[in-house]
Amino acid sequence: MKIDIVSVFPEYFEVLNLSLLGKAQERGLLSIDAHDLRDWTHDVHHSVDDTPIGGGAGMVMKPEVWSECLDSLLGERSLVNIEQSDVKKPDGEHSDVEKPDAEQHSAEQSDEGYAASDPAPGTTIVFPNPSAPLFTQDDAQELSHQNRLIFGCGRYEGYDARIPAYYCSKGYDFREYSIGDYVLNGGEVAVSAMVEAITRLLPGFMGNPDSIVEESYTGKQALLEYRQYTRPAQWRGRDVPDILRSGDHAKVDRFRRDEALVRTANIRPDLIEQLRVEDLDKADRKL
Ligand code: 6GU
Repeated sequence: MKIDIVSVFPEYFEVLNLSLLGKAQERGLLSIDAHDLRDWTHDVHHSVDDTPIGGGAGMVMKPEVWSECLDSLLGERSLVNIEQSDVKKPDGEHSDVEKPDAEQHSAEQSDEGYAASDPAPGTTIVFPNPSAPLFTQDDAQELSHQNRLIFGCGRYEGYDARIPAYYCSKGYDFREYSIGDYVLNGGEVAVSAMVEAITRLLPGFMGNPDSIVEESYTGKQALLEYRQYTRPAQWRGRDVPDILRSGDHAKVDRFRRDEALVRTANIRPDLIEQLRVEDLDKADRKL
């Protein structure tokens, strides 16, 4: 997978070279390149924003700077194909190519402006936007199957609305996501979160692939996880629950499942509502 991130603060993404993500890059599982949006400006001030048409506070990111940037990144297609052929795909699942999904922006008449090269299959453009649909584990899962992701970080009061509309009209899979119901100063933190959520799902990323399956929000049932304990069995007057030390695996499984259900009902009742009756077992229904 090749990931490009564009921001006016590209240094922000140096953290992505640390830890598991850094190791995955060294192993050639993925590459992440952060770019400075100002590299695509032509004026002496390298300006990327302008006042909002219609009035209002703040500044809006200009469409021409973003289109120059995105067109040049999208033009690097041959390079992506070469890189992809180096990475072996351990399971057939990840070689699937998703069709562009222009749900958020319907196709519009084309304008006579410069068009980037034809939409590359397996490429998705993502712009964080606090006014967009929430980014979920399902989205992370879906995007982990792509071979190229281009993230564009907005700053200030956002970016010109014609940017997503244009790329969707050209057949690109252009998506906008929020990462939660709170306001950040810019898209950088949101992109870091999305990149981490997506890349850890790549085959071979995790040392132990089982650790992905059991976690919250994955698998067919999205429950919060049960609580975990380690040694010592007694600590500051608090005991680890006896069942967990009983060695009876069926009882341990039931205990953990009950706890996951109760915690989810208390903390995230919205997730309980999404459960399907057929996902519950007999013992669940007694709760
Ligand atoms: Cl994607 N951007 C910003 N600026 N704030 C946010 C967000 C995104 N998601 C939640 N808050």
